[in-house]
Amino acid sequence: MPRAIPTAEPFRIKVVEPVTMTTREERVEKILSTGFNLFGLKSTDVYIDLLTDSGTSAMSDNQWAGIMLGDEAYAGSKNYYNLERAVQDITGFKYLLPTHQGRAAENLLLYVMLKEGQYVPNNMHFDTTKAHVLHKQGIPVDFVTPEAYDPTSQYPFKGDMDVKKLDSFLAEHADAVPLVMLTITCNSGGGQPVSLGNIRAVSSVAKKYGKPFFIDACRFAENAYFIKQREPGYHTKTIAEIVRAMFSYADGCTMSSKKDALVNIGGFLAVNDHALYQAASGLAVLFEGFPTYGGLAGRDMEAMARGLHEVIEEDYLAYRVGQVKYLGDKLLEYGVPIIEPVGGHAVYLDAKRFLPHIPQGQFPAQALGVELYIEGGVRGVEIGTNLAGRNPATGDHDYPKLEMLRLTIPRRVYTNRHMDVIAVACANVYERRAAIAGLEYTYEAPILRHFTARFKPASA
Ligand code: P70
Repeated sequence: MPRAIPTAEPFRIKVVEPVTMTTREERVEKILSTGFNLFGLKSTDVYIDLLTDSGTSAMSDNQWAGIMLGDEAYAGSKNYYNLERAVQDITGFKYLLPTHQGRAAENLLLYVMLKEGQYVPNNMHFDTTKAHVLHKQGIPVDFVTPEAYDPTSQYPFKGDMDVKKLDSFLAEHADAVPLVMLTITCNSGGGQPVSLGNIRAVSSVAKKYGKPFFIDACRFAENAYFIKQREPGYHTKTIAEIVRAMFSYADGCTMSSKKDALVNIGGFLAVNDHALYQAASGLAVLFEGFPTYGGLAGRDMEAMARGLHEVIEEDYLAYRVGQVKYLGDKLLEYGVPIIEPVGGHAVYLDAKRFLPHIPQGQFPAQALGVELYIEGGVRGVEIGTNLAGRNPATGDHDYPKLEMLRLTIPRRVYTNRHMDVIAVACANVYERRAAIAGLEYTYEAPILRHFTARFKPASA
């Protein structure tokens, strides 16, 4: 029997960026100097940087060639029209407003649509969306399916919205809901996909109450790949067809192009309604720039237009989602507890099961992040109690149901050898887990405390 030929990366490496190797002693010293905060490290002190998949992708030769074709006209740059065509082709939405990144698109949309005291339902709000809802004195509400909170449930679409909950919420509060949102994939829940059936159902509930429906589309292509793999009826469809189907149920989307548009900066708002487009472009002039550049250079828009086409190539997506799964499978082999099944852009270590002896108030996921850095020079990001902040009513930590260390994989940047290093480093930390202690604050900022917090080992 001939052996099955494995599939390797669908690209060759043309440019390399050397990274710094550090010793364990150096890493101990460096993390101590940050007060055990991974955000305080210099990138040059990190061997494998898994802080985020946002803006960290490697661009292709075609994208770099597009950079040279930047038309830096203030108004009407040709790159804007190329981007407009790409967004229209891929999403089907009519009107495009480029923005400097994803949160800026959220700002424009919510500025126009959301009034004080109104609710925004979402499967799970990502932090920036939540922050923009709160900034407009709105109230974010999360209706993700309950399986999302069970780290070992194998439910294939843990990003789905609980449509029954949405329906009964709208039945009661329809007057106080200006729009419904859905985050695809669901980042705060582990990078989990949303099924097309669920998108359709959310859209029809929104329609029933006359509410516009918007998609937070940061990882739309990874989501489409999961639909193709897991949802009956879609296996023979192309990714482009699935993507068009996903967006066809929505009135528009916000996008951080730093994820699934494979660029280092940029975002956009795309909508069907002309009046909404007009209102948002008025604000875009105030916050972003003229509506045909939105805070971006022409070259950035050209790279984005090209990235949007590359990201829906199936070979790319098979490699991308496959690499994340490769890491997840290795970790499972080593017995390391992770959120299952593995999501599209990251593997999330389950700190509650990893370090059950550390109470949630002593930041187990943060402690895990520190140990992983010391062990292998690998920088993850805490998605747990430190990030969640305090409950304004009680003053206590706003304990999240899931306490996680996210190992976020940049696109087209690391090889599977890097994944092997990460997995072994995690396994080593897991072996010595009983000796790991919790942390307590020595400094805590009043807002967005995770960026600047400083810690020391917990006393008890
Ligand atoms: C991430 C970054 C950004 C994001 C997102 C979703 C679903 C909107 C945005 C905002 C943020 C981050 C987190 C920790 C460390 C570094 C960076 N997500 N919606 O890594 O987009 O950043 O372009 O304004 O995930 O998950 P933008």
